[in-house]
Amino acid sequence: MTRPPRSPLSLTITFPCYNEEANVERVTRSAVEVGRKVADDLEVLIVNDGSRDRTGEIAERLAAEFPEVRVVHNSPNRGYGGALSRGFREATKTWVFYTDGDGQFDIGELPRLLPLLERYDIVSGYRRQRRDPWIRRLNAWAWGTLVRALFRLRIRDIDGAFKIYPRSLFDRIDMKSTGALIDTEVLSRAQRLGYSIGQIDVSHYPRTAGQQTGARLSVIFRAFRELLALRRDIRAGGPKRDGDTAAPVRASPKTL
Ligand SMILES: Nc1nc2c(ncn2[C@@H]2O[C@H](COP(=O)(O)OP(=O)(O)OP(=O)(O)O)[C@@H](O)[C@H]2O)c(=O)[nH]1
Ligand SMILES: [Mg+2]
Repeated sequence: MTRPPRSPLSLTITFPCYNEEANVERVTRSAVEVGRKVADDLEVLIVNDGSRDRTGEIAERLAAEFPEVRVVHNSPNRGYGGALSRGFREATKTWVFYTDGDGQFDIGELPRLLPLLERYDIVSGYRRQRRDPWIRRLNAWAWGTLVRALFRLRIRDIDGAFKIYPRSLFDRIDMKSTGALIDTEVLSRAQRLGYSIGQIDVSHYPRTAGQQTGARLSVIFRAFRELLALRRDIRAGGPKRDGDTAAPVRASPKTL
């Protein structure tokens, strides 16, 4: 299949922030700096997920400083999946890159993903070495094994927050997960529609500021509940949107 050239690039960089007052500025500045280098048409979209600290205020200040930066606020907090899917739906550019708002990934590695868009519809970064406490890594391994088996996903790091999607995908799929299952939901629905997924290793860093919340019991229970619901949904044929065809809609050479 002939792939379109990589330039010019129309790109939204989005990240969810829940009580990330200590991280949102650093991540936004990095997104603007890297985004300006790689994209001709750039949007940086901060999703403030009902933070109770100064995240929203800092994000608004950054939106006033940079013309590319936009902020949307979920009120109240909707959870990781609710925040991520809001960013996906609100993105206005042709490609959507997302990462975490806590700075555990280096947006400087985004350019390494772009060449893979010539061969794949989606590019997914996997953490070379996950820099989280061992219990988190053990949980993640067990969870990943279960999810990969249930949804037949051949993805090394389903929840690695460093992926590029075509924006048009989000008009074609439902996103119901409000919790950690959102990555599995998007990838499995995309795979079902025939999107190909390229993978590349990326770095991961320990959280240096802000509160760790990813291992809360409530987060884990919600993920299991949503896992069963998604499994039922996909088994039942899942909601495909009208006009869907088996193949993804390709980006036009002008807009990639
Ligand atoms: N946990 C959590 N994160 C949210 C929520 N809404 C948005 N986020 C953001 O989602 C990103 C990922 O959440 P993290 O808590 O960093 O999850 P994680 O990296 O798996 O785990 P830790 O960093 O170890 O807590 C961060 O940028 C959060 O600010 C939410 O309701 N809960
Ligand atoms: Mg984190």
